[in-house]
Amino acid sequence: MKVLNLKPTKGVSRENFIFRGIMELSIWDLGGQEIYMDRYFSEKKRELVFSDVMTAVFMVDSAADEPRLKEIFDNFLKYIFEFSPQVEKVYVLLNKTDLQESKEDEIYELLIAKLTDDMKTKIAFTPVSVKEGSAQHRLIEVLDYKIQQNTLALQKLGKIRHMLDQLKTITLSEYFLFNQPDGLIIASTLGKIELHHKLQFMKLEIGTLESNIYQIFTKIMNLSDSPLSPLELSTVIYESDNNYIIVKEVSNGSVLMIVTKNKTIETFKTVIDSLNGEDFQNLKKFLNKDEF
Ligand SMILES: Nc1nc2c(ncn2[C@@H]2O[C@H](COP(=O)(O)OP(=O)(O)OP(=O)(O)O)[C@@H](O)[C@H]2O)c(=O)[nH]1
Ligand SMILES: [Mg+2]
Repeated sequence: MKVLNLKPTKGVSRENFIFRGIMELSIWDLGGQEIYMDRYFSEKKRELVFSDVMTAVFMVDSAADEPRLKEIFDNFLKYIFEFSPQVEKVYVLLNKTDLQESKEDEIYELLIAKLTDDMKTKIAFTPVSVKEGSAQHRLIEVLDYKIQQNTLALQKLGKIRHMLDQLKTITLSEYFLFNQPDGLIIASTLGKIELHHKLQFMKLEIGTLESNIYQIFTKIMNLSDSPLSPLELSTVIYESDNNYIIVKEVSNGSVLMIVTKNKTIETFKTVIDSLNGEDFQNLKKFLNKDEF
């Protein structure tokens, strides 16, 4: 993600996103400039903006002097709990701790001042840095906690895990399913594993090689008078001394990585068979299904 020189958010910016491929998010990013705040805090707008919130995050620039910060924060809390009483916790991210001039301790003291004890239990403060990635990790942590409370997402996850386990039983290989948009793991046959980097390489694109292959393929098809159809890169096979690693796109948004237990041709064959079999088709169908 590009972090430097982001453009200021104008008004309220809305975006939809499927987190880890299983939980649909509708994200409302409220711009921090005064003219926008005055608008969405106004009597006319506040109910619309602060209603139906599932997760509330308040991000502070700990390196900036914002004379109205406390007032803004108190209003934020007030309207969140007034219009979204279902919100259990407000997550406050004290951002830019990478900067020398960051005063996250001072800001924490300022924000927590004069709050009731009850209100204090409803706020979780975390010093973070978007630049260093800790802010992103904190958000992932918060959203993972939300998955645990989301029946639909958990059901979906349960089904996916079951399908991966079935594939594992047949092929004796480990399966890892990744969500391309956020690079996060959806499920795996090794249970919960955390990989703290984005898996951009999961996008299967090999520009030049592909056009060469297509030219040769076209020639071969013409020579043999066979029908020609577009080529699509769908599977990549790597090998180590002892394993095959097979990467295959399952749906537009997800990629399956398979690590075989050994390197026998028998194992390879069962994995390839399984990718053409019913269990894989079911997984594909399930992931392509728009259930939301
Ligand atoms: N050093 C440092 N700079 C950051 C960090 N996070 C954001 N920035 C920079 O601060 C500037 C503002 O970041 P934004 O994300 O646009 O801030 P914002 O709070 O969304 O601002 P509004 O959209 O106006 O509400 C950008 O130039 C970012 O590159 C951080 O953790 N450390
Ligand atoms: Mg912004």
